[in-house]
Amino acid sequence: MEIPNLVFSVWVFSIYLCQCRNGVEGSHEVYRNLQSVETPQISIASTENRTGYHFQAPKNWINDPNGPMYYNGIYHLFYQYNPYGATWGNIVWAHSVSTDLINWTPLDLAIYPSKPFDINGCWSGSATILPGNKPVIMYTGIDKQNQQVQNVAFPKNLSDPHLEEWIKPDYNPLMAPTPANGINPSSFRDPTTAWLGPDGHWRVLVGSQMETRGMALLYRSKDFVHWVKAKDPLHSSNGTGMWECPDFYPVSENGMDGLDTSTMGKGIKHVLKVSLSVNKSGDYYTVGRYIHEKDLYVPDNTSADDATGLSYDYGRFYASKTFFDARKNRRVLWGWMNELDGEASDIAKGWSGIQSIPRAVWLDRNGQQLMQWPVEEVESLRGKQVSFHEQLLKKGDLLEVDGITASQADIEVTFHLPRLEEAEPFDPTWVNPQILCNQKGANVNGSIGPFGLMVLASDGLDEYTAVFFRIFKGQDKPVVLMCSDQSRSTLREEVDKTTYGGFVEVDLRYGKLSLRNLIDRSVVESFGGGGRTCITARVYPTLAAGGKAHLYAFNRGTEAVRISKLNAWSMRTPRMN
Ligand code: DQQ
Repeated sequence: MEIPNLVFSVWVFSIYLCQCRNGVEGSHEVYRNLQSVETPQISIASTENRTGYHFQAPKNWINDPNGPMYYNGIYHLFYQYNPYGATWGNIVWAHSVSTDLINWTPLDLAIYPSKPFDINGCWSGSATILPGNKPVIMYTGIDKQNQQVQNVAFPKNLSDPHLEEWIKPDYNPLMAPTPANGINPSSFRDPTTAWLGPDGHWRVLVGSQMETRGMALLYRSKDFVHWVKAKDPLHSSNGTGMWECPDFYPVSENGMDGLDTSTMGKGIKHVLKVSLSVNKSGDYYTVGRYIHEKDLYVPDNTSADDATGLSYDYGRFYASKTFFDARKNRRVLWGWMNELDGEASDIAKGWSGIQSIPRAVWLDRNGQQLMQWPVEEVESLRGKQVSFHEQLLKKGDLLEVDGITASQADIEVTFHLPRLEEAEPFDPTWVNPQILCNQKGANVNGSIGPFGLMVLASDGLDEYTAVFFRIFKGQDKPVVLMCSDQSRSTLREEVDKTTYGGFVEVDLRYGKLSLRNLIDRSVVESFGGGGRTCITARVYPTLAAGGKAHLYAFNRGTEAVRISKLNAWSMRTPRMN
């Protein structure tokens, strides 16, 4: 993974000359003095908080997933990477390949600063498969004036099954900020996968902002070389700030199958996702209609079009990107999960950042939100299993799920609920589920709930992360709150222990509510209501690390709930880079 020496020296020198990023902004803290601090020679793999089956690099900093694609039998994942340290900086595209989305082989760096149009960094972007089965990557380069511009790169050798080497044509950049187009050179980045319109022209979106209005700028091209900016953005929303890593794709109104990004027509809605870092950072999306004759996207008015709306994940999940997996006819989502234990700890451990378990995404039958579920391949890692059936959980009960590796596990549980008449009344002013989860944490007794799982728990419960539900009586239907409470997740003071929450739009007619948890040492990915609401937590247990972790089901509501079934598996470690 070596960048050629000469290129690297020129690049370091140019960064040295700049001293500051001259208005180039991303959503990461920049510790200029730390971004090339060498990783210490410790046994990284042995650190107890390092994940076992999530995607990560052998060492150093990683952030956004880039250009995921399925090509000729191989899955490719590129990602933002700092080859020289465990904090953000020196950003290049690292590259790994897989045949099953679970076992990954690292390759040489795919795209790194080497030309005037990307000499100060190779930032996020996407892959598109052009007619004739030719992949192309479009990415943001930070050019020699520190402006954000959009470039393409092509595989050097299409008969190399790994597509290891990428060539950047000299006609780059394809899109650049100019005084005429009025684009802010530090808010112009992260091109999407392109789609082909019925008129034979390609379209691509680039994230941007004008004052506080976030927007997805639209560009069109006949030949993927000459791109013209459309007069109007595909969509914009006031007060949302910079739209990072936009993603725009069709979803079927009739089932779980994914669609190629250029699919249009009847029975299809579209999803527009943007990553927002103002206020509560996260990946927010709307479901709506793409009016392709006008190249406009109109969100349905069933959810808010800002950071109070629907999110892929109400915990740590950012800069995500989907791709169409033609092998299994599904759309697959990847998201970056950052560390929360501080940059000093990142440097000490020598790594920072992981990617989520890839998730299949599809439109819920109600047409108003997405469903997400870990790709089925993750089940190939399941080892030893324990199960419970028809187990009553009365107020105060704590049921240990013993016999599996509780620090690296997959758990699926279905709860049977008591009569919903007993639920606490829901106050309609409770619009923010995160605040509600903060007020009504795992230790605040209720009537139906809190009940759920305590994961990565220590003997004596000095440390645990509680993922739970609480049910309220709403005006015309029950309200389901899902929380991930990290307040007791570690004894380490410096760790961010924010509690997360989301409402779950689930039909409780049959009195059932499900929860799935992927636990992996320092990450807990939770899927509530069959994948309607997802919450990811990063946690750093000390007493409950590794072999000392326990797993419990609990109920702290006055009403008993029944576990109809619970299956838990130890998870094996795949080949990970
Ligand atoms: N990360 C990249 C940018 C993007 C941001 C830089 C989002 O392209 O906007 O590493 O995390």
